[in-house]
Amino acid sequence: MPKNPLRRLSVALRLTEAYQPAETASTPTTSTSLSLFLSNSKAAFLKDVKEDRAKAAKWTVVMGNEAGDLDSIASSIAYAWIQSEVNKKPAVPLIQIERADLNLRAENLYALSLAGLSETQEELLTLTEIEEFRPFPFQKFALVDHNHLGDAFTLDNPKAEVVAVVDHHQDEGLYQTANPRVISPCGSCASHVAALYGLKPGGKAVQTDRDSALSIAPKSTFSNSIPPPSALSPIDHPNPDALYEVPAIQELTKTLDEKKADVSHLGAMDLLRRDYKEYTHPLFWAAGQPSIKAGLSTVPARLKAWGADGKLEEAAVAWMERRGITVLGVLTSFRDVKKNMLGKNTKGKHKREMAWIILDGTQLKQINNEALTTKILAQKLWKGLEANDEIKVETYKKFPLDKAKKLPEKSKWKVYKQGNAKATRKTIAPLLKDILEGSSSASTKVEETTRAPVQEQ
Ligand SMILES: [Mn+2]
Repeated sequence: MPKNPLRRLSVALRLTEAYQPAETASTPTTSTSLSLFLSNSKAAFLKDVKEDRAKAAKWTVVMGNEAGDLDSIASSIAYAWIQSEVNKKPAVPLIQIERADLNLRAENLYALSLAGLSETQEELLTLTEIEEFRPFPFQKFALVDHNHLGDAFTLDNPKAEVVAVVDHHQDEGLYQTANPRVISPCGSCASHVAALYGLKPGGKAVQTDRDSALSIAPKSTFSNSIPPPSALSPIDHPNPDALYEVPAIQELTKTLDEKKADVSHLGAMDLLRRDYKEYTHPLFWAAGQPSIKAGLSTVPARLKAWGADGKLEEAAVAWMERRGITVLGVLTSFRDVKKNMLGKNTKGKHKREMAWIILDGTQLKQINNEALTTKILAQKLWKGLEANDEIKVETYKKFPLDKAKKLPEKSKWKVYKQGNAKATRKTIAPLLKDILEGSSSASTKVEETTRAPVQEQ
């Protein structure tokens, strides 16, 4: 590897320029080299895919997870850039969402505009542009921000191979020959990507995030707004949280958080698909061991604000039938707003709710197994969730889903308040897997496997 990949990355990103306020940065008049890198690699990749299968096979397709959050997008772009420009291997980032869904995350659009991408994000390769090529004519995959290649990419694609994994989710133990294969907890997958390429990796997981941020910040668009690295964290007095206190960084964090939290323009259906992950679970306890699909939607707003009066049920049924899933968990995360003594709104406690729906829908009818009913699935799921002492659920009786009569007759549902507001989808997904796949009460087994000390990114 060349000596100073990050210096070259910073040059490519024009990171030596002074930080521009958002208004100017969001309407760039010239393409940055990041924007050029992305459009060039996208065009070259699509040309090979259309014209020359042998050439297409040489590309490494770098993907973040299907929720398409900022961590996934940043990690896939950065990893593809380093593979291509530093290691000189053809690589293209593929954003695992449809083009129309890019608009669902305002914070992503803002960050991409800061990085000099066009208003239309046409530089990015999304699922929409490769839709017509099935089976997929490319075989090498680098996974960032997840560690399990999606079924769609291996379907009728026997040579599909995962060549690299960089992630901070629970390790599913796959792709042992991938190189690099870095899977360990830390706040952002992007820190792992940064640490891989020339930054000193920290001993502890969380340290990786801090070290990476400290090393990258002086090379970023914020270089002119923050003190020099030696002042931020002198060797004799290292301050791991120094960056956190820098006003420009606080300002950016606040803006990104506000844009992320403001989902008031999105309807129930948008909210369900905006931050969505899907899983296939073989039911080892059921005769014939059929598989069912489950989905988990993370929604940054309380149920009452967007899902009342049958809106949640209506959108959920439509989404579940469209995806062919049987179980949907809607995981909300929000803050109470409270009036203070001066009558002003202040931020209250961080809370989470969960709404679960087991659909008597197409998938169950196709499986057509007498022993596999929504009733049995519901018993298993409620019991498993309620027995788990990490998430600490409590039934939320004031949000009944049967009132509006929008669910098919034999469907089951339950809404909980989550006692432990720190447990994210990183905790819920492995718990759901254990409950659905396991033969008996999952609560004891789950204890060891779902401790997730980091926040979801
Ligand atoms: Mn992440």
